[in-house]
Amino acid sequence: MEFKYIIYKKENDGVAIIILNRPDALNAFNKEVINEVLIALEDAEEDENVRVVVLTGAGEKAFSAGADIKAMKEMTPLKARELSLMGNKLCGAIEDFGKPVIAAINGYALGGGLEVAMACDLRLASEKARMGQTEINIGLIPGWGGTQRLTRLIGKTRTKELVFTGKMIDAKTAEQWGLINMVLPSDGFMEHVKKFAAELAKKAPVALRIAKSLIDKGADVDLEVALALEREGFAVVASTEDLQEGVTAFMERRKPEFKGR
Ligand code: CO8
Repeated sequence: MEFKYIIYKKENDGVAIIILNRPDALNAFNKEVINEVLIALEDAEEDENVRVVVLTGAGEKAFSAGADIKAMKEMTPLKARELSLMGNKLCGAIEDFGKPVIAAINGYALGGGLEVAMACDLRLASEKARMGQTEINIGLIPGWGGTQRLTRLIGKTRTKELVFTGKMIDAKTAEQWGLINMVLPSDGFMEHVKKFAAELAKKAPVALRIAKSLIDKGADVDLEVALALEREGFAVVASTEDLQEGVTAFMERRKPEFKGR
């Protein structure tokens, strides 16, 4: 598969890596970048050897500095709506993806860059990372779910602080606010991320897929419905060969080998 704006590679430990590859524009998203990420995700979904996807940015400086600002000059409302839909499509595809997606935030994650990272299941950030919903600084608001996903992750108080002021926060603060899972050393950052991802890739795939779906979909319905969904999901996971493997491995005091069945 030939890509121009991303690098897509599969490691041999169940981890696929998608690298946003426009370092000269701090990996800003345009239509082509989004389309290529969508194609890579489709491939990773179908490949049963891929168990976890890592999304990161090329170069030392940025995960992504957001939507391409240069494409916004004299943007019509209809064009803006189209851009917003494109970002929503990408974020939706990440959330609906049947395997864990990790955002490896290696530098700036701003505007749409942070919004895409927020659609990922887990966020690991380098100690040099800086994050913000900086749209207000160019007279805009978040348009790829930032006002909504950020609120769900860190609450209204901090969301308003970030969206109203357009300031950037460092990785330590983001961790304290619950925006990211953990801060990792910037030296050898991707090696640390890959190690984490490879461990996750050893977990039972069906259990991961159903847990992801229940956590995401359950958060927006009432508790009674969410618990009913969980019961049904629990029953499906209980029917897998992987559960039998997990229980047998426990009794035999060995590490389980899950097959995703
Ligand atoms: N889009 C396009 N190009 C960008 C972007 C961007 N978002 N960010 C940086 N670049 C380019 C710069 O123009 C520059 O290119 P060139 O050398 O050709 O001029 C190159 O990347 C390097 O950037 P800087 O020289 O600015 O690097 P600095 O180290 O001085 O600064 C910053 C780094 C602080 C990250 C700075 O580049 C910056 O503030 N960037 C903008 C960040 C931002 O505001 N992002 C939000 C964009 S809006 C958005 O994402 C909305 C999403 C929803 C859209 C919905 C549809 C309407």
